[in-house]
Amino acid sequence: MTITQLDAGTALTTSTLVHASSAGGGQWWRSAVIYQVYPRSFADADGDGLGDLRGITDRLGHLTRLGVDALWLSPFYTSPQHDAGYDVADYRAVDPRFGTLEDADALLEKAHRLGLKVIVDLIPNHTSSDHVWFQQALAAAPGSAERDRYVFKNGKGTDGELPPTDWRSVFGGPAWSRVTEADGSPGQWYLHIFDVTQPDLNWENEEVRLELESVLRFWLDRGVDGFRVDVAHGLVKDQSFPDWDHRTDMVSGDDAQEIEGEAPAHDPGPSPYWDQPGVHEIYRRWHRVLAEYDGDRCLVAEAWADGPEKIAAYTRADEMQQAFNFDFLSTLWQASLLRQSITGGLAASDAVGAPCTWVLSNHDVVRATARLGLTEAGSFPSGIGAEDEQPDVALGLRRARAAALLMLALPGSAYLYQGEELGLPEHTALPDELREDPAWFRTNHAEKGRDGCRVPLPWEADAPGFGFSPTGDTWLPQPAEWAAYALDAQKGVPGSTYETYRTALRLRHDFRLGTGSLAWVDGLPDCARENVLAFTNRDLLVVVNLGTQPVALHGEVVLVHASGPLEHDLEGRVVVAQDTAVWVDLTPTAEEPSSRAR
Ligand code: ISL
Repeated sequence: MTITQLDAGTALTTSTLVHASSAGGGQWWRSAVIYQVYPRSFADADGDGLGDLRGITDRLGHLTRLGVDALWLSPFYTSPQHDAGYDVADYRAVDPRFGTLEDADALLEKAHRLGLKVIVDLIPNHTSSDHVWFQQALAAAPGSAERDRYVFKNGKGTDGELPPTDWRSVFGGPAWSRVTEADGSPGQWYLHIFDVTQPDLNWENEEVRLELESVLRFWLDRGVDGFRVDVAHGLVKDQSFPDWDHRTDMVSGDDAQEIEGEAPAHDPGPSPYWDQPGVHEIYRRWHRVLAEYDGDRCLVAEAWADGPEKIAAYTRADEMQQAFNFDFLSTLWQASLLRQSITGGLAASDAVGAPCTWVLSNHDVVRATARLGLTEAGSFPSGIGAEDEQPDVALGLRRARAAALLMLALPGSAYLYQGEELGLPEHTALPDELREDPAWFRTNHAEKGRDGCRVPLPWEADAPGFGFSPTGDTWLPQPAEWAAYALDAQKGVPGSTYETYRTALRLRHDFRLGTGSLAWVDGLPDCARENVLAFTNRDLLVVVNLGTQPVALHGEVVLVHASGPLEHDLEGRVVVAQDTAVWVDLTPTAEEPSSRAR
């Protein structure tokens, strides 16, 4: 077998600096690791099988022990749960399924006491159709102030029987539904870019703007440290309402797979409702709202905009603080593509003075452990079912751990999705009758949807429901083999995924990687250039081997972390196997000053 040789000393003499170390204004969100809690699946205190706020509060110690800086809570507001709470009926109330406002206050209080910041989800693009505003709009006449809070329009055709445009819902099917007027006649149409139960708000209406600003203040007054802004790129619509029959893929922003009976893919031109320039004015106003509060509050954009520059535009100095780098999340598992994405992401965020915000998994995408175990590693299916290609679980986990050590060594902020620290696989064999994702229904079952990444967490290998709830009930079933992934099966076990994340977070903190620098190591031998990522961040050298050939590290190598088992060659050198990442300490010792580049 050929082994690529990498001299950890000399290789560093030539490097390309792509991001200089900077603490910016020193705000916590510039370098924080933020853990996404998906309330219905984190921990259930009351035993009904659905997670709740008390369950989260009880388990906050998990987050401090893991070593994250903050948590982001997916929605827990009053909602009919047609889209797992992303259909909000009351922005200022807690859904009884999740608890009470007092429970939310207690969670915030305990998190702050433990030194954790708390970000909550804000869903400004649409409300639930149960929201009082929408109910009022349905009862009111066309042209009324009540209707003007949403996007109501007359239909086309002789009797208004055709939708105002050909727009298509992200979840499949048309984006317009027709209402019945108070006198029983067929009436106007309202826009819902997502489910029929998620009417889009009209952001041309100042009352809408003021109301959502008031919602921001409501939660800021309760002490939250920031907001994750749902569909941040979608609020403003082109007011000429041109046709655009393109369906956007929910998880990549690209062309959706074709669904039977829906329009074929073609180049649709610019979208009339994604990433309109007008959205930025909204975030400039929100920036000023946050600035009224002391401390460093933060807005993070969920904006599936086209490329790193467009994403970074949401983080200009007077707008939001962070925007998820979805370009990185959607990059295939190939060294050259990842290098390009990382360089591009850092350059774009540096240009606006913002941190790059890295993420590999969330509640909308197939888990990284599964994506990276597919034949096309890192590709994006819209859910995986039993009859689809099954990921190679061991390979996917191995790569996901390497990807985590890659991500957590990058300068900027990083988000972890609950269960990622356990190496949880996607549930790829959920019975169809248990699926809840509206995408499953609206695509006539063409897309499995997102339930497979939303299964309740396993805490204890031997407890009913793996300790998720005291009764053992879980709203989605957990595969039996998840016992091996339970927290208590991994705690204190050297080399477990949990301990690997924990060590990575500790070292990330000790080496101050979040506010560090990034220089690509140029001195790689030709044979490694295609398949090896190597960079330094402050005093850390990171080597990720994505190729089939092992890489042997020469020179003085002070290895501080690895994503998987390592081998040694005959000369005792560390050998980095395929799909493995290592962290090497380059700190010069006092006795032996080093000239290594940093
Ligand atoms: O618009 C997209 C691509 O350009 C989508 O990826 C879209 O941004 C994404 O589906 C939005 O997701 C968020 O809003 C949805 C909700 O179902 C998701 O869970 C949430 O993360 C509707 O509120």
